[in-house]
Amino acid sequence: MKFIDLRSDTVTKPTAAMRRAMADAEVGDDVYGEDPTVNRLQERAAELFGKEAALFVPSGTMGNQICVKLHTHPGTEIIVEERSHIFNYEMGTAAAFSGVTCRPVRGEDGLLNWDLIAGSIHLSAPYYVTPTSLVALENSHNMAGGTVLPLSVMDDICDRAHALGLPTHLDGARIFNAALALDTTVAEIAKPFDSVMFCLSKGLGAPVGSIIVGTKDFIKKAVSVRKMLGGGMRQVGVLAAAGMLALEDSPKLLAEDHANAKRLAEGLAELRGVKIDPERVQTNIAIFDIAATGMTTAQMAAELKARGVLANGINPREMRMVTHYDVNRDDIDQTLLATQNIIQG
Ligand code: TLP
Repeated sequence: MKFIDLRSDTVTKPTAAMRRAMADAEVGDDVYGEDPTVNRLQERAAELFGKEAALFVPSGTMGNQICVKLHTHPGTEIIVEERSHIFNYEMGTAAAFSGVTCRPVRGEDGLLNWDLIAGSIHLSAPYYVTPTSLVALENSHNMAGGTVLPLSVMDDICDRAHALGLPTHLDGARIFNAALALDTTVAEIAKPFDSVMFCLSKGLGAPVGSIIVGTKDFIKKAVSVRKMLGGGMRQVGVLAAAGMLALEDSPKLLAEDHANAKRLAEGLAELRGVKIDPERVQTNIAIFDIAATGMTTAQMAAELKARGVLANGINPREMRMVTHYDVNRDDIDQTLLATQNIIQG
């Protein structure tokens, strides 16, 4: 059975062009900085993001955690959104590796602003309060439904954090989706942040890899932290070659994923017992509440699977469906039909 796989945009398979580029990649030992394909990818990423330097890392999680480590010191805390990836899905690595705790702040639809953050920031007084060492945002916000923080809000948060001497990091795993939704460039989004992590392996379709960008000095230190985590890779140009195509070619394809997610949300909104506001679906992620159908998300996922559709619950009430280039309009229509059949019996 061929499944329509909406569990995540991480499930995309490398394109034929990526596989060819991987086979032909010129490689060297990247721990010596001698892999020409990796070096080209990093230079191009830095240029596209308007930053001094970039570093190829094996995963988004490692990229985020390298940045957390470099911006903070043990015994401090970082401001994150309550549903953020750093807080919920990185296995407590901020605590285990960097010795910091997370201060979760709830944003409406995952969207933070300075007023929401301000009360949670602690500087040095009184001395017994855990001091803040970093503000980390996520754009687009995965578990809030792919929502997008406007440029003005990111600029404001970063300016005010910087004025207090706090660095800022962006988990931009899906920054190209955010840029499309905001009708801007990734460089504009990245501008106010001290570091940005973005993923090649999600909607952009590369099989493996993420990149962090920042100043030359920051990236130089990041190379050492990556090595501490076992992320020093050798002839990794075979992966960077696919990453290069992801970076150059894939962003143009994202509009279709956004249109498909919108269509999916519109169809879901019409089903009895399903709660979703299609207006809030801005990128490639649709999160919908099925509690009123009387089903749990585990039941819904099992029923969908029996009908050839893969999707996960993110909690007992809410399902997540993520569009990507291996899913087309027909797949969306079939998914809607399957969901309708499950609910309406
Ligand atoms: N997200 C995955 C799961 O881990 C939830 C997914 O299926 O969406 N930041 C954000 C915003 C992410 O969504 C993810 C992965 C990461 C970081 C981590 O990337 P990887 O999986 O490469 O470590």
